[in-house]
Amino acid sequence: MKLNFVTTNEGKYREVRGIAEEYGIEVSWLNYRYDEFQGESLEEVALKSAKYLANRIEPMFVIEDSGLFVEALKGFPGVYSSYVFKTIGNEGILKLMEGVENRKAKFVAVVVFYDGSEFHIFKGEVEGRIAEEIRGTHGFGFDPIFEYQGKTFAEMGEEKNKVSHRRKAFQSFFEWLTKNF
Ligand code: ITT
Ligand code: NA
Repeated sequence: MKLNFVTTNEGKYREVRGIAEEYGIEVSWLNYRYDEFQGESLEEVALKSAKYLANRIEPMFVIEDSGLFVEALKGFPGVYSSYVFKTIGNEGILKLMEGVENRKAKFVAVVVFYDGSEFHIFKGEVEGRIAEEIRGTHGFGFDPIFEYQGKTFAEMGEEKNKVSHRRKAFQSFFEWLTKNF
């Protein structure tokens, strides 16, 4: 089976391609740029994007919206993760966390699949902490500051793709997809 994944983020695409292979699903990368929608939750943002795309590209397709939620920052950057990464970046998050003892954080991924008539939503989360400094060279985005069981995602390399928010969200999606399509 072949599936179109709409994203501008090559890092997301690489990870999803790896997970999909395990299910015998071939993922095609559709690098289609559109304005990011605003919303109170990742689900709301992802659903708005999927509905917008449904009028513009051929079904079937899948998109994913994700974000980093830092407990001590009341969930920031959350739905603003993309913008925050492009502006203040990892250094900026570390600066906001200077002297902050509670370093708990989570990554969340929301997947929306459009089958031509309906939208299907899947979600995955992983808990970790904000590191004290940037560490590691693998991955993308906030990976160098997100620590999971002692290592940052950027230090974990391939291992990240076994435990991440993206893994969890796409695993439930692919399990559902192989049963239903
Ligand atoms: P698309 O919307 O085109 O898919 P994007 O990079 O703008 O790509 P999002 O809108 O979902 O993606 O924004 C999520 C932000 O969180 C973005 O800056 C990512 O780099 C970051 N992020 C998401 N998943 C991540 C992960 O697994 N590791 C590190 N950073 C991640
Ligand atoms: Na997005």
